[in-house]
Amino acid sequence: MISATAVAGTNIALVKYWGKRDELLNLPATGSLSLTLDRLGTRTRVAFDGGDGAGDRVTLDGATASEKVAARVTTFLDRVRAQAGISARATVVTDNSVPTASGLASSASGFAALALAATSAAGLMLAPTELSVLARLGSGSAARSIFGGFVEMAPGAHADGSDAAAHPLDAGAGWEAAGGWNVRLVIAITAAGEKALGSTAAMRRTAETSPYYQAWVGCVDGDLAAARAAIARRDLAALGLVAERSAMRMHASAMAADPPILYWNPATIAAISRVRALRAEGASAFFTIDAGPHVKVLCDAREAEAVAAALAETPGVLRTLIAAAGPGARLEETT
Ligand code: 2P0
Repeated sequence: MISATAVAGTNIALVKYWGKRDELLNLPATGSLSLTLDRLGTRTRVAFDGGDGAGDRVTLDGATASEKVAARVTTFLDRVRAQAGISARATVVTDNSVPTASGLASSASGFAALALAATSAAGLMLAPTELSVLARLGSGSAARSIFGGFVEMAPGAHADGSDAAAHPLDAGAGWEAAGGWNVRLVIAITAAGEKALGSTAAMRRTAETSPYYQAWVGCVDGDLAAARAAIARRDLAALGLVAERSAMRMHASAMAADPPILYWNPATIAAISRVRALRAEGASAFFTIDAGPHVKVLCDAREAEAVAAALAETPGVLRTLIAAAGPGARLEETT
């Protein structure tokens, strides 16, 4: 019996993914671009040891996983089992290095770590691009966490999704190049607990009912080109402005859905205002917001402490975290 443990960092999109061209294969309608983080992530151990006798045994943060989470893990493991030609049920032990009940627990690092641990434990040796394709089937954003630093996700053109995978930008220099650039993401947590509406359902509703969805899709390629160019010339301000407008356009498309989707709370808006005020005072700080109320601020490493302090005293902000660029998914041990 082989077990494998993998670690993956979560990632924050600077050009957002919002909408699918195929929900069954989890194929994104557009590309996206993100930064993989060092601090927040997932460690997952998988052993195809028979599980609990009847099915897979899934433990999340020290407790038996909910039925919903366990079912999603089993569906994912079924693909790995089919690919490896094995049938054994598994024991999966997974821990998120995310503050409990912060509402930041991410499927991105979770499915990236699960993809690497499960394929290794099953004896499959997948190339990083193949791992990215597999992780995408678990969660669209997980495809990006296979790689470190700045990462771009390609929507792909094939019907089977074989070319819908992520790749690292700056591949020649390695993910450390993003670290060497010394950017940070300051995360302002503005609510406890889980978000009200999951991303998958919210994307579906936006695509089906928002009159702004096609306009959103039409903007992404231009934003991707601008973000790529900004990264290539190490232009934080240009990258930050792309990130802000991509996030606002994504949320605008969701707000125009029927019924409308609004992830923000008063502290979200207060934090946005604070970032704009910091910038007016000369700081290099730019916000982005995902499918929840938290605000993530891209900034220069030298300004991260000051940005975090300003956000911490913003009304409604519960706490702040500072993360740097991190590596892609990696194995810790195989026994
Ligand atoms: C992103 N988000 O690019 C976007 C921006 C949230 C807002 O990817 O349905 O959990 O599992 O593919 O990856 C969150 O959606 O969705 C996400 P599924 P996922 O980071």
